Amino acid sequence: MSCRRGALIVLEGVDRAGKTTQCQKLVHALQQSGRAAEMMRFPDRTTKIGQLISSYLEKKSNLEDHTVHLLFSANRWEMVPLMKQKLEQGINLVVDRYAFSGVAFTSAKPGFSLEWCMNPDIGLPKPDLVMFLQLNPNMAADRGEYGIERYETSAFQRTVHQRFEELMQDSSVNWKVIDAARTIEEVHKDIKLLSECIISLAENQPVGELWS
Ligand code: ADP
Ligand code: 2DT
Repeated sequence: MSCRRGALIVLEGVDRAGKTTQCQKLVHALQQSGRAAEMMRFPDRTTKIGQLISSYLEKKSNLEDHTVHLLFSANRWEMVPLMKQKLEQGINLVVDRYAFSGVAFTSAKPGFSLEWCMNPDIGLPKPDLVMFLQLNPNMAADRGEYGIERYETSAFQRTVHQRFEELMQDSSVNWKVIDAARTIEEVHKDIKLLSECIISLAENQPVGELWS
């Protein structure tokens, strides 16, 4: 007995690059074409761990930097059984941020190496495809003001962007850079095409382990 598994597709990028917009459009398009698809996002603020993270991001509480990094990772690990179950059922998962955001944001803080930040996420289900929505800070600024949550400052976001660039040097991950400065429809067209290709490629392969 073998059922074609779903693909694990991740969208990453700086704030306002269009990740959420594109995840929603991709799920809709895949469903319209008769494929099972669901969206997930990290942090998942609905769990107990997610609520601790949410309160930290909203600056309602303070957490020590290593501690919050490990909570973000734990928030992914707690979803792993569900993710694996869905992938095995043939559901394609479209994920808004993943371990790459985890590493890019914490390592943008002083004193955190990429290596230390990657460690707790080693062995997570490996995305079949990670699309990085590339947008320069000026264009991101044109899409609205920064919010009031933690990390939402242009200086911090610039450092985050540099960390993403370093992570994208890792050829063990299937990175694709998408020019996010175009219209929503143009960006969507590329994302849909790349996703359809990877869904066909992934369906007969086991899910990999990230960074291991
Ligand atoms: P992210 O999830 O990366 O922070 P969003 O999808 O929430 O980004 O989009 C941020 C804002 O930019 C929203 O107001 C959205 O409508 C707008 N937006 C998204 N994609 C584009 C695009 N390609 N061109 C112009 N505006 C966009
Ligand atoms: P949004 O919910 O608006 O995407 O913002 N972050 C995210 C981390 O610091 N570590 C992580 O592991 C993840 C997934 C990015 C969430 C904010 O939390 C940051 C922005």
